[in-house]
Amino acid sequence: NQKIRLGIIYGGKSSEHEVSLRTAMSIMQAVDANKYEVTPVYVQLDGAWVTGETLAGQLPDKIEALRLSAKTPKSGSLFAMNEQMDVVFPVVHGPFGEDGTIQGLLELANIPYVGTGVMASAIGMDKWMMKTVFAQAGLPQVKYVGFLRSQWEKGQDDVMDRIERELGYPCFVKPANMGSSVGINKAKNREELKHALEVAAKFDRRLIVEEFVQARELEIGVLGNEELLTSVVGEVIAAKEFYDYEAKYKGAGTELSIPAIVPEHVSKQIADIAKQAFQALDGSGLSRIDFFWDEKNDKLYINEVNTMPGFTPFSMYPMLFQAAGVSYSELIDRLVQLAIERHADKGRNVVDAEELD
Ligand code: G1L
Repeated sequence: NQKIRLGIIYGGKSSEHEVSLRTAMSIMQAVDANKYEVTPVYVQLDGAWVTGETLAGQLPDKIEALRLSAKTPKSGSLFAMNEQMDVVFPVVHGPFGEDGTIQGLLELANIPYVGTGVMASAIGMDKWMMKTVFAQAGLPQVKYVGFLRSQWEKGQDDVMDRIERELGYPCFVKPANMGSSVGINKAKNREELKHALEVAAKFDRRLIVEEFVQARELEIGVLGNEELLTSVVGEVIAAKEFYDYEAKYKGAGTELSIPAIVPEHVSKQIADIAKQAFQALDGSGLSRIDFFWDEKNDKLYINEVNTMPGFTPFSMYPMLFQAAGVSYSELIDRLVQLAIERHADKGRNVVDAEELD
């Protein structure tokens, strides 16, 4: 009865460094010490990984030497991680984490990891690409326009004309590639639109603008790889003008209502669309799927898939599953199992056709 060696990667070169530390702490405190042996891996704010040895001394100057020198992974190095860990929990968010780069690293190291893979993580980080995938899957979403910073810089009036023609006011301007709500602004007229576009263009080379709908914000959790479990539906009630960075991460002025008080046909439809969205992205492990519900017209829109939702015991995703009967530590157990299952399933793939001969 061997313990599962669980690595937790936390910190990260991101504005959510502190959130990550708190989340990693919660996970470490929740896991059963009889079942798991935990190895912490800390990514400092400057991007440095504090576990692992660095190469030192004379660098090889012949091709053959290069081959020999790289034969044995040094214990403690990144690629020897698979000798020390059975599964990794990557609790690193934002650019350099949630965008699929950490997942790619873990793929290369051949270690099972919790959560979505490279592609789903990358799509989940890019609001524009995510909308493209939703559209292709035929999921209902608000109207939007996507364009590049270079287009904005070359023809400001063209971009604003198009937004006014296709969306009108008020609208939301967002950098496409941000986990949080930084750089997001609401515009009620052309002057505000110009300003909002200038701000958003500081954060990303890909930009999107969405039509504004008066709606309630509903969220649901999805758990699984191919067979999916959904949580209850929850509601985010924001006191501020919109769900901004302060409100989202400092908890200022927001309240969670779990379960959300909505008609059954709404929660049913949310669960159904959430699963379709998860599958359209080729999700694995978990995601929190966020919706807008225009109560007056009874219209539901998918807003986004969050492949790395807040994950302390008091965050929306774990609380949604708590309400569905899955405790925080049970959630961690299941996610670890799902990671191992997905890794095994990928391991079935033939990588070289010659293996078939
Ligand atoms: F590994 C999981 F399960 F996929 C995972 C990883 C990270 C779930 C949730 C998170 N969340 C975060 O990393 C964060 C929201 C704390 C950002 Cl730092």
